[in-house]
Amino acid sequence: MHTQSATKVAIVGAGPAGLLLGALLEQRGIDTVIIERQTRAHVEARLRAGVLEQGTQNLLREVGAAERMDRDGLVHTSVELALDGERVKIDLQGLTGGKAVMVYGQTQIVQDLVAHRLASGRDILFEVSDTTIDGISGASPSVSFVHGGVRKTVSCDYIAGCDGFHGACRGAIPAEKLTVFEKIYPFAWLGILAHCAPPAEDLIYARHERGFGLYSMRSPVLARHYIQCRPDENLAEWPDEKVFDELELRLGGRTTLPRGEVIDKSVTPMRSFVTEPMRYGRLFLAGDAAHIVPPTGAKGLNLAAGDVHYLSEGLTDFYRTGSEAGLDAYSDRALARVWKAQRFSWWMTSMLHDFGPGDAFGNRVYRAELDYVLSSQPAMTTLAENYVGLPY
Ligand code: FAS
Ligand code: PHB
Repeated sequence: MHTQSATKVAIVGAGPAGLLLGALLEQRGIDTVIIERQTRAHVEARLRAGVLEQGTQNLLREVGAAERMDRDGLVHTSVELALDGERVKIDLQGLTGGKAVMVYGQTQIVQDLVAHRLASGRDILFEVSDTTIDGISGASPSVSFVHGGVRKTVSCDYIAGCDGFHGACRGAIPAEKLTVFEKIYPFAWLGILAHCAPPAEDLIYARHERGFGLYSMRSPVLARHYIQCRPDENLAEWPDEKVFDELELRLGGRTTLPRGEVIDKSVTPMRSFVTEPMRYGRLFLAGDAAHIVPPTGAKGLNLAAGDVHYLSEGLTDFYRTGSEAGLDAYSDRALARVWKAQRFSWWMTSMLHDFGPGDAFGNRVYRAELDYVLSSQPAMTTLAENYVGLPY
């Protein structure tokens, strides 16, 4: 059996990019279909980002999916950086004329956006398989997939590839039309999510001779910690207590971390990745489908939000006025902001991580860079204005 249907914008992927784009377009009366490979439970349980720029917060408020975020989110007006145990507070609010970030999990954002879409009477087709993208170089693109055992084809005006780094959309673009930029880092992050209260209010990014450590949180009773590890790290060698002990050492050994039940432990690889352009014909790429940043700068989720801000503006202009100017400008506008976030994420990653014995000179230079930043107000201002998020 094969069914046919039509929509204005077919969105592939129900992560933050796809869900937020769907909410923005539906709010403006633009019909969308969202298809998702995983189950709803899987999508809503994914542990990912934790720090929201002002722009991301405002987009969630704009679509009416920010009630729980504004109730439970933790506003952070400062962040700490530590060099060999010496912690320095970066006054984000003071250095940026009043801006701040919010700590609120991507897990919760996805749950809120799913609930918002379903409550508005719109559907999300979960558990699709065999997604294929057709006709993107012509005027009648379509997405076909199997859902509930039935092959379905959705014809549309435009396709938004919001299907992440391992999705199908980027691969639908002829390889000769794409330029890929990639940098793989020689380390990864071992992360834990634990039921325990944070001992300090600020996030703490620490450079130590033993390696990088990040002290973060999700709520007053849920801590999120990371330590630099090998990309092929064996989690079996990291019992919970050892992770807490190691982070304490990397924070300088003077902060006692409360311990609690660890409910998630995983290794996240580190890469910088950009696809240019972020458009091919009737297909637009947004979020991780187009770019990946090392999470040191807390930019991955926020870049996805910025992309869909630009894309929703271009699509809205097209449907309201017929102008394609915003769509034609999308890739360049998005990439200008993507590359600034790539630079910041690379810079934070380089300053804070140990690149191993193979780069002794680089390690000294990056350590000196961090030492300089922590002693210079102009340098801290640069860090602060990038961390809170550059304007759209
Ligand atoms: P996503 O990958 O979130 O969503 C894509 C969706 O498309 C998924 O639900 C997927 O199932 C679906 N999909 C894929 N192929 C499909 C197909 N063929 N058909 C239909 N659906 C398909 N960022 C930070 O800022 N801080 C962090 O600490 C951080 N930690 C991370 C840890 C991990 C392990 C990973 C992988 C990423 C992390 N990120 C972090 C980055 C992350 O937050 C992304 O930037 C964010 O998820 C981007 O959102 P999307 O672009 O929507 O992509
Ligand atoms: C997180 O809490 O998951 C987090 C916070 C800041 C980062 C990366 C991850 O830079």
